[in-house]
Amino acid sequence: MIKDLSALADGPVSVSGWVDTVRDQKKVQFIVLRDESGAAQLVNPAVREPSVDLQTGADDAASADRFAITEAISTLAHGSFITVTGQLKKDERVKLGGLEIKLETLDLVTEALPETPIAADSGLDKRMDWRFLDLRHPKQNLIFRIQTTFLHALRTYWVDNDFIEIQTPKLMASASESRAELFEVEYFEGKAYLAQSPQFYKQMAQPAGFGKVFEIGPAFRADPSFTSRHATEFTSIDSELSWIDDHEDVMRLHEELIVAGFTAVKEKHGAEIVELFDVEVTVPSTPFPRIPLAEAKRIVAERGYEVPRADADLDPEGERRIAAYVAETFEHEFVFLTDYASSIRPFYHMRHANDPSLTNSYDLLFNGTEISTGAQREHRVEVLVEQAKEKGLDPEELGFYLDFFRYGVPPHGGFGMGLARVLMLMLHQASIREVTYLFRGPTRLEP
Ligand code: AMO
Repeated sequence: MIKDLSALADGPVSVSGWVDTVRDQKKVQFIVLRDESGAAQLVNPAVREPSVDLQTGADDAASADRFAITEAISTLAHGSFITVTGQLKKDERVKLGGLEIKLETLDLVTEALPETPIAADSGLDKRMDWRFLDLRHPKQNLIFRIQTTFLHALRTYWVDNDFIEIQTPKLMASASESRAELFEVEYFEGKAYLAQSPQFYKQMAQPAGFGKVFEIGPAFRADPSFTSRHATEFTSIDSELSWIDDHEDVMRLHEELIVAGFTAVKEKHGAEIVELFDVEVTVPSTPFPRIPLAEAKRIVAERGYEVPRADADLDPEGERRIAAYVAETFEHEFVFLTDYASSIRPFYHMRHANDPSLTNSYDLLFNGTEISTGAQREHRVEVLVEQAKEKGLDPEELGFYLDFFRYGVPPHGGFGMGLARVLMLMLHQASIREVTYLFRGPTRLEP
């Protein structure tokens, strides 16, 4: 890889990558060669005509080779993959990490078409059309290295703390979140639905005696909106644990995971993130601020913004206002909004013992956008059935789920968190499309 060249002494090297730019000057040609690890400058003293030995009339072999390389470079298209050999000379004056190679051979492995379909100023939609080319950009590459580090840190935390990894099915017979956002698929003689969340199955692990589980997997929502934070398919980070007292235990787990992920990202990529995104990643302090939703609404109202529907969640503007308050008051980018009204929470959320209009639940906001929902679950089956009916759900349809609670189950809770939202907000990006390998939305099923 190109980055390994920095550790080598000056001398002969061989390296492969794609052609980023070519500067074809009369006497000298420069290529910026890139791979996923970095870039180097290739130099070729141009020979525009092969010189001939005047006595024998034969081509001078060296000059003929140089002539052939010169010709090849003159027609080399941006994006072509090449393998070269040459003499490495580290020179601090050269940009791109001071790596310069004087070319000896050039092998054109695969040629790119002369016109590249996207340019630096192409719009997001066009870039999405040509995502594989868009991803060659060092910024894009860094996003996915950050994602790898973040998920690895979460996984390490879970494994170190005796959580079990599960893979739950993505084909289901019923909805787990809302009927409105459900993808229906033909399933032999009948129909199936794409899982909106691993909710029911991560809960199943509790009566199964697993104690603590996690899953990183796809979730599907037939959400027709075109906002910057919604996809029809997204990666959901889920965890669930037994023997909690209430949602406070879930929030503690949640913030420890965030700290583990952000610490790893900052340690490994902090400098590159500043360089390429001009963003300083902050590892949040714990505990994160916690504000009951009703109080959050009061706070934003006092600051001149009335959330349009009194019985609803904060709207995006309300979220921004509460984030501003949290930043000023606690110097924090995260806030847990807690104790949501049961009227706006799913049937499976545990309600307050002394006030069933409220739930033991929370949303986690990061820089003013929801990244996560978590809750203690109702584990008493008779209460669960009543709550389902109250929400207009048919207990018959939920039969398999309700059975989980009929043979002994510990108190439990957990959360689901959208991976792309975390990355978007961490890197100050305008849309989850920027940080999703291949985005899926109402009008995008390709590439
Ligand atoms: P919820 O529906 O709030 O909760 O989803 C949890 C988190 O998943 C992400 N998310 C999305 N990301 C991109 N596009 C979407 N359409 C989308 N929908 C949701 C968000 C959101 O905060 N079962 C519960 C979680 C739980 O209680 O454990 C659930 O799915 O980041």
